[in-house]
Amino acid sequence: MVVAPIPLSQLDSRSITLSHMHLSVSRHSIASDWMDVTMPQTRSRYQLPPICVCFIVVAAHLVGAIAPHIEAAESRPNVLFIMADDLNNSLGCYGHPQVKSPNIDSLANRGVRFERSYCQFPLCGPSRNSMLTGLYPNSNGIVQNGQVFRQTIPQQVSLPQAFRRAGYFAARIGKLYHYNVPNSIGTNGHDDPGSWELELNPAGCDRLLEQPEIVTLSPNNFGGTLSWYASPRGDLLHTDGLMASDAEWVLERCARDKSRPFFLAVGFFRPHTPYVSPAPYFDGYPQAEMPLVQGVEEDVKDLPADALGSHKKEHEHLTDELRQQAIQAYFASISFMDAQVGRVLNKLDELGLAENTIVVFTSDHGYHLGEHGLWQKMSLFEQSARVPLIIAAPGASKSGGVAETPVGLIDLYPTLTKLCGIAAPENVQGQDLGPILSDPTQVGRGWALSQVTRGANMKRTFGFTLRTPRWRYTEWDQGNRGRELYDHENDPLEQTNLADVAEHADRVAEFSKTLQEAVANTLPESGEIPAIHEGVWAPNLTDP
Ligand SMILES: [Ca+2]
Ligand SMILES: [Ca+2]
Repeated sequence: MVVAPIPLSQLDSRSITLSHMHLSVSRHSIASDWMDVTMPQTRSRYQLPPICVCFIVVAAHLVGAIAPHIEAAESRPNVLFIMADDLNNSLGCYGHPQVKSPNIDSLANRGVRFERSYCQFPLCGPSRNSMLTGLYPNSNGIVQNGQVFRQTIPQQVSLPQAFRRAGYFAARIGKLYHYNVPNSIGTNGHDDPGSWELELNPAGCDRLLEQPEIVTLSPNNFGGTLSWYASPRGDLLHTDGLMASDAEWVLERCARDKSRPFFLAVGFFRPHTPYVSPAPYFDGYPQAEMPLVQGVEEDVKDLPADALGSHKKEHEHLTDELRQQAIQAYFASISFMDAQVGRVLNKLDELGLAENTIVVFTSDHGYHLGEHGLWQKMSLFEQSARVPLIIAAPGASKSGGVAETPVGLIDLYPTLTKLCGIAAPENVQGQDLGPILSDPTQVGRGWALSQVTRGANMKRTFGFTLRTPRWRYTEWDQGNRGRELYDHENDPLEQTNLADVAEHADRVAEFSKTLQEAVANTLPESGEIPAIHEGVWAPNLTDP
């Protein structure tokens, strides 16, 4: 169905308010005195594209039309969905000995911390599309960046869209779907407009001013390579700082008008490269004390080539000094992001919204800092597949609870909809974590599945990995390109591949069967991974 733009004369007051809210994007960028620098190209990003105005207006109109039929807001909880980008489990509450993350730690004390949570694909776009559609990448067809599920399964109702359709006010600040970081900061990135009623895309000094100062392993490349900078500018001028300010601003308005519950998604950009954060955050991490991985040469001897397929040539030029600089900057970015999370959570408390708001904190995938000689993402090792996950659901989660059972980001869709009494599409593939939230000893599904690609186009193959409480079992191209088995009870760093050890042969055979059954269940009814239809990228604003 083609949705025509609504004439300005027919806009209701809600639409006007939303248009005004969108202008807040330029409020940050133009009013600040440090923006006196002439940057015509970047500044033009703040002109809201006409098509975007159309989406907002149509969205507001449709939500306005259904709003009178929904129950009163007070009876349903709000959702504050906070994400970090490329954050592994280097957090105080996950036992990291050096990283300071007091705000995320304090959220963990209020809710349940999932000790073994895994992304379904260790790359921004596929992971986020999976989480937000409630489908494994094999069912939504998104296995690379720069694509959105509207190009494959346009009728799927996204997680925030399900909330919108139930009458919630759904807003996005920053990165929820994929963005090309840092170049797309300040734009909608590869967003799905049908998911939100309001989108705010601030861009700070890290994006607009400081790129020439950034140290990078690959000239003029800041996002896909290791890059860092200790900024002399304060929190409030950085993109993530502006995002926290925007979140405070939205929450203030939500607190004033409680006629509808809200689903506010805040997607911070740090600690994604470039690791830019205010200089004082670097001080907490003396360079010489940054941990260096040892014994890589010996470790990689028992690995199939695909296990190391994410290795980049440029990382071979890293010296220990550069490694420690990169890790220092990564940790500083985490503490900076944590401080912004704290601002948002404090505002929620201050406004009296915390008691009726479910708070989720997670990341789209983990991150290597030299383990097995790898950096960044796209591996199926623990550091790349594992993500932090904290859910604080007032009245529904055990405060300070720790769940040991493996879970996945795929589980967030059915969990959040169930907690809020909203219908989820029948095809969502995750489990409801509700029982684990109230009793963290519950086992649930008991395993998590992640996948990644190797090669491209006709030569593309998949690797799949299954994580149980004790074991990780991985198959590359159904075992044709190698297998790995790790015993986390004795080998938490996945140093010893047991897949070819005779005494584990029965275990490997059993895991292989379980893995292949699990993989078969990730496919849609057709049995085929949905194909990309170029150009199909329209919001689903009406009932299918
Ligand atoms: Ca990411
Ligand atoms: Ca090894």
